[in-house]
Amino acid sequence: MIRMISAGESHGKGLSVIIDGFPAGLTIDVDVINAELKRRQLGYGRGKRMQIETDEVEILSGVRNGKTIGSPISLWIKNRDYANWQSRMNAGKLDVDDPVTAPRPGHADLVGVQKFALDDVRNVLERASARETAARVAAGTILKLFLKEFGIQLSSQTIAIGNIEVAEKSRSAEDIENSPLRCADPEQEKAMMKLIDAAAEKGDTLGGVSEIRASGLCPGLGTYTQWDTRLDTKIAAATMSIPSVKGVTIGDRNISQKPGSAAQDEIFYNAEDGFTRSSNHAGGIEGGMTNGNDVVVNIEIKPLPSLRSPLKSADIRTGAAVDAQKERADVCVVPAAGVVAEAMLALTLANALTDKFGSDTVEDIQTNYKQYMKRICKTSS
Ligand code: EPS
Repeated sequence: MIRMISAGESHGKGLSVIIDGFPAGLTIDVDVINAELKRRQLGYGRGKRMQIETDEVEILSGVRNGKTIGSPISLWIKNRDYANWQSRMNAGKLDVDDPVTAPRPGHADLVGVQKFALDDVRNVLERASARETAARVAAGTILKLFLKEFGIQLSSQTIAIGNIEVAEKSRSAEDIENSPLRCADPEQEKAMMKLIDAAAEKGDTLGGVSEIRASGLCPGLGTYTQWDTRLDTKIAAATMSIPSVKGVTIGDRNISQKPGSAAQDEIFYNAEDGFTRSSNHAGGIEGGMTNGNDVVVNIEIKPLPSLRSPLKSADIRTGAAVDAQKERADVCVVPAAGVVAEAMLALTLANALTDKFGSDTVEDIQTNYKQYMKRICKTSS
């Protein structure tokens, strides 16, 4: 099993992440990881922090002479902002003692201090911060590079910001990538940006929806045989783990409103392409397995709970009515959440692939993969 585990606080020294159980023999290009880190930092509605951080990864272990060697891979991303927080965030005795005592509604703040018997909300918010998702994207890039060896590509795009939805997807993949909100509809994007400006003016935040897509998959990843081995179970868990994600759908978002006859993907066969479908309502998953179509996941992202115009709260030490802690914050992170979800989907798919085809070396996995593809290209008659 490929596992990913991270450590690090938002204003601490930096973030580290370990990928364990990763196959040997994959070429790793650090520039590709840094480009993905950059993608996560972009998007209209990001806050000032993104002007301080230019995330760059350092590979500490598990890669030698440009290739993975089967050992745990560890990565390090420095927090540039630590320079401004050293006196409050270092591991020794702190020079500055200014505890945060006003928990923000909707964040981990209050329950975190109750759970761990803490008297400073900063001990919670530093780790609960979405800064941690930079570590996931760095690790996720290595998983994406692995999937690419099998022709599997991942992408994401913004589908909605607040109550404004994409109406017409007219941009090319490249233009989506280069647009301010990574959105396929230039007209609706303008309206979305206006909405973000209005929220920023009021000290408020906005959520939205991002679509994540994986193409080039073979049929048969995951299995229907147990609840916890279904691929949709795993995709939902992995993407739901992203801070602020409150809902996950696979396939059509409005499928519950359709009659059964319009919600399935009819099956055809021709000698050249084998089995095909004329639609993809299922989002590439049937019975908890990939069916060979694009896997399409939509994530619903709630508006961020760090507000410049604070909500009502109660002091954790005295119970007195106070305004919630004001943290410098982003107004909208929907495009960034899409990049993070690509990383989480990549981890899930890389695990499904190695579960089926082995996990020691890229070459062995490829041999098993080719053999399987040869078999399923034949009809069962
Ligand atoms: C975050 C608040 C902001 C974000 C941060 C997540 O940080 P700060 O309070 O330091 O300005 O910018 O996100 C990142 C640093 C990042 O890399 O995504 C929060 O409250 O979760």
